[in-house]
Amino acid sequence: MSTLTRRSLLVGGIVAVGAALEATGRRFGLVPPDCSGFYGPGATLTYAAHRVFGRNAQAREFPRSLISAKPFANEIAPPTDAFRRHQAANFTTWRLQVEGLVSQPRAFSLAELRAMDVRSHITEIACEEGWSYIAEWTGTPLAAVLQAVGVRPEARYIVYYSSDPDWLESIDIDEAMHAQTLVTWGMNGAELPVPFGGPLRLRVPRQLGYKNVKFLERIVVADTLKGVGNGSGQSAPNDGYAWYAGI
Ligand SMILES: Nc1nc2c(c(=O)[nH]1)N[C@H]1C(S)=C(S)[C@@H](COP(=O)(O)O)O[C@H]1N2
Ligand SMILES: [Mo]
Repeated sequence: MSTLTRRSLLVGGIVAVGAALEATGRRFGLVPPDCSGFYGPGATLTYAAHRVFGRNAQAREFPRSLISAKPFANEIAPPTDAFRRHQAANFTTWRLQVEGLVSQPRAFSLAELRAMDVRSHITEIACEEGWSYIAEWTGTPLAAVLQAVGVRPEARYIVYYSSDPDWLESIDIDEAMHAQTLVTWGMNGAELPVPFGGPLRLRVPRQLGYKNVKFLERIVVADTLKGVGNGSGQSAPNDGYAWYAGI
């Protein structure tokens, strides 16, 4: 057998094994939506390992004494006119719209959310660019919100939008249903301040900072990310951010 044929057989074999692995992975929900491209194999390995071995892993929680005295708010886009109007009304007009693959789409006011399950955790938020801080976050578990609208069985992702028109993100249903994933309206015992994403922020403590979208306004339950944020399910892929940001 010539070297050339052997090599092409070998390459063919690797491609075939890769394709079989990918098919199996897809079947068991182990392939992230950004599995192709240069970083694809790495992203897939991380995602699959976290989903197989760490589905219920908890983000580390800290004692109260370690809450950062001076948390640093990342720079954000200037608020829109619509945002300013909500702010002038003390956010009584703010609604979280939940729709998509649900039995009953619904808009929640802050008062309605606060009247549901309440949970707090003291966790770290870490920006991919290197800084982080620890705070106490209080909110309504996203699982409770999703339960209230009835998630359909074919759902695989939730896509969530900021009122800041440039920000959207998505996570899988596992991450959405995780007990520490909170529709957050409180921080360090007070209302969530606007620079930190008030009145509402999705706090996903098992994921890097950029998954923690501020000024949360809309959640769409979906079975695919095709067509969402140019197919990446994110607004920030151009900055080189991976879809799965598990830490
Ligand atoms: N709406 C909105 N959400 C956002 C951002 C943003 O610019 N706009 N920045 C993200 C990034 S990159 C990080 S690291 C965290 C920063 O959170 P912090 O401001 O509380 O430090 O918020 C994330 N959520
Ligand atoms: Mo970030």
